[in-house]
Amino acid sequence: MIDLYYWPTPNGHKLTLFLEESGLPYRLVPVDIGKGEQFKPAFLAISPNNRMPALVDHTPTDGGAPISVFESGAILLYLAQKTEQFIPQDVRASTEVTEWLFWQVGGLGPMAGQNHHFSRYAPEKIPYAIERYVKETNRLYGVLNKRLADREFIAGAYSIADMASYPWVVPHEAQGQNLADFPHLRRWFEAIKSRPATVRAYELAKNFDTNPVMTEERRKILFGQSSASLEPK
Ligand SMILES: N[C@@H](CCC(=O)N[C@@H](CS)C(=O)NCC(=O)O)C(=O)O
Repeated sequence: MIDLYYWPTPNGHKLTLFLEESGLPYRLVPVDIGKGEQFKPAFLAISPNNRMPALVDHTPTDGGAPISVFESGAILLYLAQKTEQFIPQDVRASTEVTEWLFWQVGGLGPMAGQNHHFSRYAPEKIPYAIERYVKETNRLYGVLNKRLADREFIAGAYSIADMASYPWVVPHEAQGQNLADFPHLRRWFEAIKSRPATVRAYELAKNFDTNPVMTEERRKILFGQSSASLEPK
């Protein structure tokens, strides 16, 4: 059994996409990041960066004690290696998957995340910051669009590289992007959207309050963090 510490955000969706595709039995453990549950000592013990997702595998392949993993890219890689699914076994093809996985966790995720922050959540609209991240998201969409011009998925067959990127393209409108400008990306996006496992993964998200009012308290928890936030209350 696998415990997925989860909240229905793009980084959370990456893992429900994998788990729904793979058929591995799993349980969702909600981490309401708007209420500050990411700072609970028990959660920090498995995810010291106070971010979800995190995962605990109670039946690792070596038969030993449970293994915990934090960082969505590391979790995807862990699950792909555990199941030998969604990553090719030969060195050349698997290297392409990891290149694009790291491209997502180091590029598309953080840039689109800042885009969301300055376009949607920042208390003052700062045109320089909004333009910087909308344009950088646009550039990254362009990189992905080019990559997909002559292949169905990012790196061969459907893989953890696609599962990492797809949830960050779902909010394309909020990111100021028009998929009509990226025809190959749009074709890829529609193909993943219609996969039964994707539909199930996004259905699960509906069991959570995905659009809570951004109260002052939530704002402080999410956007007022410093090293002091990690100290026990
Ligand atoms: N690099 C991390 C980023 C995860 C992340 O940013 N998670 C957000 C939700 S999408 C979170 O847990 N936020 C809680 C907080 O900001 O305290 C990963 O890929 O897992």
